[in-house]
Amino acid sequence: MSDRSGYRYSATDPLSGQPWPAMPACFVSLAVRAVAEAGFDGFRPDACLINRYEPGARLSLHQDRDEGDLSAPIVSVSLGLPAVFLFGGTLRSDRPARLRLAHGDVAVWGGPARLAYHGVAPLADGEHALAGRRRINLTFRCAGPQRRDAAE
Ligand SMILES: O=C(O)CCC(=O)C(=O)O
Ligand SMILES: [Mn+2]
Repeated sequence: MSDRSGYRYSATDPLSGQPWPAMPACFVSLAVRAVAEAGFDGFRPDACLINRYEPGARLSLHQDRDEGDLSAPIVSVSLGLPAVFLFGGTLRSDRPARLRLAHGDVAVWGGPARLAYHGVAPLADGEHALAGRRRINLTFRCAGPQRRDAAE
């Protein structure tokens, strides 16, 4: 969730005050299988962050470092319109590779690449047969124990 005090993992949905719904078992199984195929063991995601991109939307280069367990990889599932994924090194100044991620593609990064800078170039307009004019990205993570919000 994000609010004025920033971005963080929370066990509850701030709009409803309720715990987030459980991850569908088929999603967990997809993430676990992708990680095994990429050569990492023992992945048990406890969070799935969902990003929705409309044409023109981008995600600037960043590291995923808010998770409690940085030894666990990140699994990213792309749905809908294709995107150019920027995947750099562990320094912001490292020039990123540009990788096309299309509907159904799964990317996994971990180990020495876990803190690689990455982002998404502005989404080109288009129409996807299932998702319409958008891209949806799911990232599965091991966020670790989540504190209840201080306000609760
Ligand atoms: O949309 C993507 O492919 C990447 C998403 C991402 O890096 C993030 O949510 O931290
Ligand atoms: Mn990220």
